[in-house]
Amino acid sequence: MLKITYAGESHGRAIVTIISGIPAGLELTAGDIDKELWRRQQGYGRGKRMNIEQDRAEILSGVLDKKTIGSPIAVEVKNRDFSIDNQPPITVARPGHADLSGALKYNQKNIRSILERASARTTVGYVCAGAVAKKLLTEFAIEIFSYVEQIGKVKARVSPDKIISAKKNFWENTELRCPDKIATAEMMKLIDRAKDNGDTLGGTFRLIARGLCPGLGSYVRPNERLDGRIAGALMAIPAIKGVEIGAGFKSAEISGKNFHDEIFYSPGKGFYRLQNNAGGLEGGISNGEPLIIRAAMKPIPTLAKPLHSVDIVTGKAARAPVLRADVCAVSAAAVIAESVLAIEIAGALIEKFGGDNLSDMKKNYDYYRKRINNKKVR
Ligand code: EPS
Repeated sequence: MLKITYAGESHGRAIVTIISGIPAGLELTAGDIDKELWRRQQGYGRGKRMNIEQDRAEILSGVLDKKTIGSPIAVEVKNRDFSIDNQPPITVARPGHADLSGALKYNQKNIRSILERASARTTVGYVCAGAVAKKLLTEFAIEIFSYVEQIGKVKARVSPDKIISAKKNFWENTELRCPDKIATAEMMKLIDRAKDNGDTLGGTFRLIARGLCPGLGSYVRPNERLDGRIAGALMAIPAIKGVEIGAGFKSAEISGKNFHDEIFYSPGKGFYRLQNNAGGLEGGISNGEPLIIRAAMKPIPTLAKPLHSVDIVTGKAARAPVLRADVCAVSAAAVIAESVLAIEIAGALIEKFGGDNLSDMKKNYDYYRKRINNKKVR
């Protein structure tokens, strides 16, 4: 079973991630993780912390001769801004952040005790685990990618179908990781305007996973449903407020006749569909079509022009504290979401095909693919 433990505070010594359940025999270097950490740090609208940090992974355990050995993989990313011990206390809660509920729950007068852990900085850990999961998925030809679809009210004019069939990820190294150039320019202007107004912005992104075999996840027990696991994990990324699978909320508007993806069969192709409103998941199980997911991120709660709030110690009205923060981090959230999706798919893959060592896992996988591919159910 794939199990991940995350530790670390935003301005503590380091972010530490322990990933257990990865099969032995998987090639893995710190460079594989660094690549993904770098992607998380990009995006127009990020704050000044990203100029300080140059996130680098150090693999502390679980790897020998550049291959996993089946034992827990511990990864450390040092915080260059290690300053947790030298900060003045904060007693005014930011609306939209964990500040108030966290202070009440954990009986803390200094909100720093809350915001240090309830910081998007901790998503460094999600990306470390996600990079390892992605490495496993490439062994099974599963590919995950994402793009920014909307910032504020500016929408990219692209359809997921077009992106799925794109030969090259031409948007990867653009300012916002959005495939629409004209929309990107408008989005950047909007971010500039928000910055000038001391405001922040959210948006939406799409996640796509290609190459999944049918049969990951299960309808047998509710917590085995892959759709539920993916949606739950994505909702657990800080600032994510909505997740849709396939047609998502549009499903409510479409009649059954048009919504459901009719099944076809040919000896060459096996089972196939002509549309994908289900987003690659039926009955909580992958159906072999690409996974298509959309998520919405709220605007970041730390505002340069702060909102009305209350001092939790005195009870008096006060303006929320102005702290260093991003204006818009939707492109980073999409990278983090790729990681989270990779973790969930890798978990389901390990459950189905066994996770002691890669060679056994691949044999089990090949047998299964052979059984289901290009054959009618016997
Ligand atoms: C972040 C690090 C944080 C924030 C941001 C994301 O660093 P600092 O608080 O030192 O500026 O910039 O975190 C939040 C938006 C949040 O709500 O905590 C990072 O590494 O991504």
